[in-house]
Amino acid sequence: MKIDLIISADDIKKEKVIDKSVVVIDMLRATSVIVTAMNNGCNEVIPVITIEEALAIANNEDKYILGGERKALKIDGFHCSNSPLEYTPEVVLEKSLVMTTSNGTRAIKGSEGARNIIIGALINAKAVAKKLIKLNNDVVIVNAGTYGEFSIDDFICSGYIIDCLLKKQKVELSDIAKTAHYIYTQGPDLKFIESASHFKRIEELNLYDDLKYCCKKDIINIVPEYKEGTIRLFNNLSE
Ligand code: 3SL
Ligand code: MG
Repeated sequence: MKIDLIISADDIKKEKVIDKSVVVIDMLRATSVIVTAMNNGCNEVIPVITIEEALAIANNEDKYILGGERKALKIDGFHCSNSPLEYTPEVVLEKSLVMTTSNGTRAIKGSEGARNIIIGALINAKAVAKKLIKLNNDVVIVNAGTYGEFSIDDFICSGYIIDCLLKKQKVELSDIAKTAHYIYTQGPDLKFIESASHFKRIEELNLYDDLKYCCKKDIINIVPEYKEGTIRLFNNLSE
């Protein structure tokens, strides 16, 4: 199994992801939201690029909730911001979440053409590694990054997923995947994530609980998967 890594949504090249198992990571905070919402009983997540698309799908129907952000802030008229802590069972149970974010949903849509597109974050990292072993295909870890730039948080999260994989089986790492793993091993307590510019942006908004939550490892044991426009739990991972 080969593992490669792409550093931002703007750097995805079709030929790199085609037929691969892609893991999309936007640990701050889009993929942490998706994993949390699905774990709390949300039926499905529909990622879209624009606010207009999101509003058109939801069309004021009760079964939909609208979530996401622009510049890390709640979008006018939406039910939830991009804080994973808002996606409680009371809010998401049996609902469809229509979501648009600056980087995360772009990274998911940009990975179309891959054989599988799974949703990863620190909170479900071990489960993601298990799923990749089961899929037994070459892997590309797509970091959402921040506004087209490299983002330390997603890179370290990738390093941790690679670490989980290496503990289970032999894998062949590209230079960048090796570097993500190396950086992770230099501070497995995740301290270096605090240097990420996006971490600081969330801090400026006083969203400390979000940061604390998104930086927890392996608190959730599910792996949502994106297929044909929708993210669902196609089969539960726990086995
Ligand atoms: O870019 C994204 O997709 C978001 O996760 C960014 S934020 O953390 O909500 O600002
Ligand atoms: Mg991010």
